Amino acid sequence: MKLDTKSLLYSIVIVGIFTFLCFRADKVPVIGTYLAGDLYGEQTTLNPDGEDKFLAPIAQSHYDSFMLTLWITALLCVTVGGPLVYALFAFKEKPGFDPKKDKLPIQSHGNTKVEVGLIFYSTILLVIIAFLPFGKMKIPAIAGIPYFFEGKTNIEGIPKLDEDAMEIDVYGHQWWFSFHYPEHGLVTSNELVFPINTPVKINLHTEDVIHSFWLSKIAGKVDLMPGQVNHMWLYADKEGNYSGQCAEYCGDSHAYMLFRGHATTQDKFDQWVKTQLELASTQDKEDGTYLSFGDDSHERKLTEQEALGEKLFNGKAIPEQLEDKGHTTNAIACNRCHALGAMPAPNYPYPNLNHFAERTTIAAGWRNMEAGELKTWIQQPGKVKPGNRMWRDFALNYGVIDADTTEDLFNRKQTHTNAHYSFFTDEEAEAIAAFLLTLKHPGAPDWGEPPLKSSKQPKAKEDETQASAPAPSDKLAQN
Ligand code: HEC
Ligand SMILES: [Cu+2]
Repeated sequence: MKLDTKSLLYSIVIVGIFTFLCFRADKVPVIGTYLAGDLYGEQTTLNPDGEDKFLAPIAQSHYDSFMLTLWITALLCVTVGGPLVYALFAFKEKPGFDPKKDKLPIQSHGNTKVEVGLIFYSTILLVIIAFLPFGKMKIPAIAGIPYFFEGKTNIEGIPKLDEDAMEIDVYGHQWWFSFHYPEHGLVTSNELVFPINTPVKINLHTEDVIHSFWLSKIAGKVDLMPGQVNHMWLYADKEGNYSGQCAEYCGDSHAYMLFRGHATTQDKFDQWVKTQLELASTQDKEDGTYLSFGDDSHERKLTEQEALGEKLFNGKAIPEQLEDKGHTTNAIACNRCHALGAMPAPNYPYPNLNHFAERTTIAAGWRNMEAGELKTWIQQPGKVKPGNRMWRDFALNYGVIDADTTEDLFNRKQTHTNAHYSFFTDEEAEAIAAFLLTLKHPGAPDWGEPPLKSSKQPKAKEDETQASAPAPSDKLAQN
């Protein structure tokens, strides 16, 4: 058989482009613009983060396995796809071919030698994927799996995560996360603070449906299953502010069920724990309302606006909008669900708002911590997160939506009976937001700017540290 050079050239070009795209689609104009944000942005497995010593070992071992598999599948693509594309060009019907007169090529089916050869070939590739130490961590996939789930490894130079680990219980709720630190007697929500250079064992619980915990640059994802506790491990060796996400569809607001991970130094972590345990409380005195944390040493008088917010928050006042409609009790008093001054149970069904203003985001990592965002959340949480439990409870209490028909919630035209109905006047919502923003212990560590730069966050500032983060290939090249 004579090799058809033109067909060979075509197949090299087509398979070449395809293979190149698998590795470097981000470098291609237009495609890259769409992909780069997702491939190398804040929520990615392709850019495990950390200092050079260990990086984020779990995320890095996953990245290594991924790259090994990608190389091998690229090889498969070339060796199988190449001949296929060649055959398409070389053996297509020639111009002037007449099926009545001209002879058809021999019609055949099956080729035992090729088939056995392919089975043998794929088996070798699978063995390579399972056993080859590859990439930076050099953990073969077969050892990487127990490492991911149990934190154990015999490989020298790789940190054993199951020794001296700190434990954190994660509770998934529709549609937010709560974090419990059993050693410290501390419960917080939506922003996970953990020390660097310390293995962290994550115990995963859910209070309702299946969720999935995914702090993509640090570790892979594991599901939160009803009726069982799953485990995974985090290890970071670099301070950072990371983006996490529920990665298992869990209902209306699943896409907005995010969280933040703050990897921080042991000192800052200890400082955070110490201040978190000093709970916020308010006290009415003759000359006004005071906010304190723990004992009276951090006491501060609230401004008039903040004091109004405190009243509304703690159910000491009825919102005007409701008063106008003849309501005499305040069934949406925030402290019904978000108590200040007490540490809730680990699986408490509402986010703990103690020290709320120390966080960088609101609505489970979905919006930035800003007065304007807070105001919108307080007035119309259903607009920010469709179907969320806070909004549904508000609405149920006042009969403004049917709790079972959430379908049109997000887009209905504004009337007084739908999801865009606001329970608070602008002034009241601003006052509550102002009060919430005082919930910041003066001694608490600062997490800096949140790494929000998704197109969905038009108000967020560009984060330069993200832009200059090395791409995975550069990182590999450094080693
Ligand atoms: C029926 C219980 C309930 C009441 C009453 C309630 N909330 Fe909530 N709140 C929730 C739930 C549930 C969430 C979690 C929503 C989500 O993210 O899906 C939440 C979330 C929040 C958050 C975001 C927390 C975070 O970490 O992202 C803020 C802020 C908040 N509520 C403020 C208020 C204020 C202010 C009031 C009073 C006007 C209030 N809540 C009344 C149940 C309640
Ligand atoms: Cu989810």
